[in-house]
Amino acid sequence: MIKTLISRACIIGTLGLTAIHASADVTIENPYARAVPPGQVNSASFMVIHNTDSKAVSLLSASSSVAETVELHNHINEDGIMKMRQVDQIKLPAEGKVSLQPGGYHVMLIGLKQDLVEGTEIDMTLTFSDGSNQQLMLPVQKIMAGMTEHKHHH
Ligand SMILES: [Cu+2]
Repeated sequence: MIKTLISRACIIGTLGLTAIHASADVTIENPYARAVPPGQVNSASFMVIHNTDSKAVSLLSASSSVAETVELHNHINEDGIMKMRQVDQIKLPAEGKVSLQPGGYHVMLIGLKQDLVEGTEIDMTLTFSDGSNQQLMLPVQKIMAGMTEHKHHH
């Protein structure tokens, strides 16, 4: 009797896991968006993306209701000057993680439709190369001065 109950529980557990595997095995840790003074038109958001799958996957795009345009960016050091560049994708190695952080990869929010006020949250949808999407909410946080410099070079 007890054995039967355990095996049934296992079957249900396995089915549950199978359903989760239908989408990318990607989890988002510590997402946040940078608070900006009223009137500022651009901001950026950051997070740690974990890929627990045995296959590599890429973050291809992002969108949010608070910005006209959302782009994936990286910072590169060019002749000692940190410059921001749009990237086609952010590769997530198999069973690895990528940190989006000030001075590196970030999700750029361009043409803000509302002020990003500390303590509020914004929505975001991430789209991955396997066709899966992930929706998340990002708390808006102040980021230390000195790490906020964010210049566009085209
Ligand atoms: Cu940027």
